[in-house]
Amino acid sequence: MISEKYGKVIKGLGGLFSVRVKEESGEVNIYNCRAKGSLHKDEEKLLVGDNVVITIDTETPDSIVISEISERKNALIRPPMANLDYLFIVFAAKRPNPVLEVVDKLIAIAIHNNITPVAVITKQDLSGSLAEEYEALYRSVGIDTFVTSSENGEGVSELKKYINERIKDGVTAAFAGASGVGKSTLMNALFRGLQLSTNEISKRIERGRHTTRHVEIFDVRGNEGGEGHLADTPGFSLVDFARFDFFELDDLISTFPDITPYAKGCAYSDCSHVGEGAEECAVARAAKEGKIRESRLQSYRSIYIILKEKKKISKKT
Ligand SMILES: Nc1nc2c(ncn2[C@@H]2O[C@H](COP(=O)(O)OP(=O)(O)OP(=O)(O)O)[C@@H](O)[C@H]2O)c(=O)[nH]1
Ligand SMILES: [Mg+2]
Ligand SMILES: [Zn+2]
Repeated sequence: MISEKYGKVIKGLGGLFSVRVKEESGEVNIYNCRAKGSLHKDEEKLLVGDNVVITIDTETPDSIVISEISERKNALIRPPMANLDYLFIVFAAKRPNPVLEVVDKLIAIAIHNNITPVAVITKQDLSGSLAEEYEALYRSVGIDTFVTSSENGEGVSELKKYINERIKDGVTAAFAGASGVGKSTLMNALFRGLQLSTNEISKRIERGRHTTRHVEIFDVRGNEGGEGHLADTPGFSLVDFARFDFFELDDLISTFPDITPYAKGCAYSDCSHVGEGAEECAVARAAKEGKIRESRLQSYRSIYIILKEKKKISKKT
């Protein structure tokens, strides 16, 4: 007999996928399977977070295959996941120092893909003042922001409360950010019993590798509602960010909620708002008056240049 079940890909390694299935009894089972032959060409494209149909032949129970992929809400290259609802953008107060342009890129990508971005600052114990500075910066952008330390427990219960309230009933979320910022350590602090492996930064440089090597979704469960899905993901290095989830230049302005209102009020009809000294540009004026943070405008400008270059190239070809 052939039976079909509906589930979610929670891990994928070398063509072998783990699919989480909530059985009719309410019990959760994990099935390890490959993609069906006809899906083979898509095998590479199967992502953690994909909702799939698996087909089980009861005669040969070993041959469980993924036979269908449901339509996606969204899909990212970095982190490589599908159907995200929340993206926790994790960066350290220091060690490593954050690259705000990367943080801002991730925020823009999340917003563009209808994913709620959340800023999570780690290692508050290393510099409380820097942590506060970044907190104020991202609060001013209008993004939910948390300051945490897995070392002294600062902010961990607040973040856990937020996760319990939001990441439930099938909602999917991921921790993403540079390598070594403490994503796995924080997941362990939030959810006792997870025991993800973590590593000192000095050791990882010696060995030249990242600690978390694959995306994996874990069930999280608050006091009420059904399980939510939360993924730990491999940290990226800055070089990785060359391959990026670009979008169209015209969509850029709507991914910067702190700049959008001023752009709308700009007197120039087709202003790009990137001119340094343009007196009449409402964005430049707001920045001068301190209403837009300098680092944010810098990120906007630099993404603008990247997307404009891409547009030029695609027009040529
Ligand atoms: N002082 C301090 N160190 C921390 C904190 N959180 C994590 N660390 C340390 O930072 C290092 C990196 O932590 P990981 O959790 O492995 O970092 P990661 O973001 O998961 O890294 P990748 O898996 O490579 O992406 C470890 O040595 C942790 O002990 C913190 O809040 N304070
Ligand atoms: Mg990790
Ligand atoms: Zn302008």
